[in-house]
Amino acid sequence: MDSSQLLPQNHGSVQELAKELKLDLVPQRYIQEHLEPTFVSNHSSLLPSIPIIDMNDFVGMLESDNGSLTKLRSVCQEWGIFQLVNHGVDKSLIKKMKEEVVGFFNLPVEEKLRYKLTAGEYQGYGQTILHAQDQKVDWADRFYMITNPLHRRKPHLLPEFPPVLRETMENYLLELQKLAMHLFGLTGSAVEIDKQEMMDVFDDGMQSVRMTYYPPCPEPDRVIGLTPHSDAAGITILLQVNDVEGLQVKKDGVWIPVNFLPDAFIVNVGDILEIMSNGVYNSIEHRATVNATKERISLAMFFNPKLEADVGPAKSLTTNTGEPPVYKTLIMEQYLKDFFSRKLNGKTFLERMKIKNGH
Ligand SMILES: O=C(O)CCC(=O)C(=O)O
Repeated sequence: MDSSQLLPQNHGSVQELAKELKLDLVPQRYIQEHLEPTFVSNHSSLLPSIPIIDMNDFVGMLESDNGSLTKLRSVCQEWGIFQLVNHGVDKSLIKKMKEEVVGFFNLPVEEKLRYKLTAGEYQGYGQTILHAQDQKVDWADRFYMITNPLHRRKPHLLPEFPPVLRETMENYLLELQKLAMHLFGLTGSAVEIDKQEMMDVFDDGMQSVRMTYYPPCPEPDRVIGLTPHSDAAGITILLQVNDVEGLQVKKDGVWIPVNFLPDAFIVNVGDILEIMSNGVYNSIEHRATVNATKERISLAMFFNPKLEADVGPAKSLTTNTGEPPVYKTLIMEQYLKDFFSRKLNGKTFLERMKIKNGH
């Protein structure tokens, strides 16, 4: 049987397709013709590992003793991603959150389809939105939704979740919000952005969540779980839900696998924090590969400025350092509109925001 005939029965869910597929060929719409090899060589132990930031290093930190901030600055500058340990989020809450996310993807497909993405929407359960018949599709099912501000929540998504998943996610969101605000304070201070400016921009900001399910794939080297991109966010806090690796980051032109430390979060700088730092920080390019035999699940939380805030080089930074802004300034709400209506005209957000030749 031509494997593309499987598509109508699986409601567009890659998870369902993968169950039916067994050893059949992967449909062409998932096959990436020009994929940079996803394979990690036997010499991967020679590759650098992503740095570790220990939250305990900032406890009781004195203004005069800024060694930990200097380290944070150089990690965000050189890498734009780190493993965060001793982050203080309750282990039992994280365990529960992981179980609930696994439980969500194990629901019968009909249940998950209650949250299905509809045409023209970007929030809900389903695949990358198709804009062209021949568009390649990532080997993953996703669930993306805005969780803050509360009035931007879609009533048929989080409010309609199974009660335990909803409650666990609400608790998890609250904990991660606190952590994110702490991280914004620290990453801001490390580049001389006043703490108050970071709070004004990010407190009660726009927040969103993405749960992703990457099914096993019989041709893992010919598909991609998540297309290479940098995050449009301020910061992203990522939880690997089921201990299967797949995240890779591009550093100095080389894809480097991320080996998650137990109990750590992966934190990455997004485009907005790169812009606020006036280009000091690096919004790192990353992608997710898939596994031949194992499913992989992740949970990403994206923390952004409030909708009415200016997104641009932080004013206190340009004043404190005397550096001219290298990025333009835009209101967050406008940026979101452009981003989701795809008005970036083929450019990345960073390319669009860059000031060329001082203009
Ligand atoms: O699944 C992962 O490890 C990466 C997820 C991610 O980067 C995203 O959802 O934007």
